Amino acid sequence: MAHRVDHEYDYLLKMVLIGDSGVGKSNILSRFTRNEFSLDSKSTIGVEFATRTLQIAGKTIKAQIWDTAGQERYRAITSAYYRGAVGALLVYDITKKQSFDNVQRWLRELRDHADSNIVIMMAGNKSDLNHLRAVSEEDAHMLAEKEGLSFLETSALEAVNIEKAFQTILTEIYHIISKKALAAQAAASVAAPAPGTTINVADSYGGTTKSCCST
Ligand SMILES: Nc1nc2c(ncn2[C@@H]2O[C@H](COP(=O)(O)OP(=O)(O)O)[C@@H](O)[C@H]2O)c(=O)[nH]1
Ligand SMILES: [Mg+2]
Repeated sequence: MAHRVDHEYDYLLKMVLIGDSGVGKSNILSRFTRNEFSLDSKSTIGVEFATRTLQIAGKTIKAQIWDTAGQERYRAITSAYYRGAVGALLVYDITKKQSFDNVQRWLRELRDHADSNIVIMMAGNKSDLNHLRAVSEEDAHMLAEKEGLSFLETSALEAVNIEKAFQTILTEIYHIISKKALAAQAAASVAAPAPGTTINVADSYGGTTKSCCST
């Protein structure tokens, strides 16, 4: 079987997971990157980020997805966490109204710390617990529309819409990047970013930067 070495990718995209403690961020990440789920609620330890490489529009995209180490409980996420991120998955728990009410607070946090062009998807997680639902899908849709976010209900437990959530954000980011690269080419006849380059959507000229990844 042919296989690619890990560093062979066209784009490395940093994404962050945010949302209240206990909404399922770490399990969404482990479901997406390792197809694993854990029932115990021990708070996240260790990993700063996990990666998964996937194909989008014929390009090899390496998604580097950062998870908090539980510091969201103390509202103490540092700006290093957001630095260089081109996408965010903002998670709430459909059985916890408070976690949905806090979406606004997380959006403010993104506005204050992340790049203004960051692509945001809101995920209402734990859709398998429909009998305990405290947030209607309709209310969530309304908020998403008002704030200009994509929205999906997900279940890390049942592996529902996890793949789709990341695919949607990464595709949206990829389209922004490729449009900027085209515009830059047209305007300055410069080449598109070289394969393997870390991309920052904030770049007004769509060029390359070495942001990303170190804390
Ligand atoms: N029923 C259900 N439980 C979930 C789901 N995702 C996470 N959990 C549980 O919710 C708790 C908190 O999950 P965790 O991933 O640690 O949340 P985090 O604090 O946001 O990282 C754990 O007990 C998980 O097993 C889900 O989709 N459905
Ligand atoms: Mg966690």
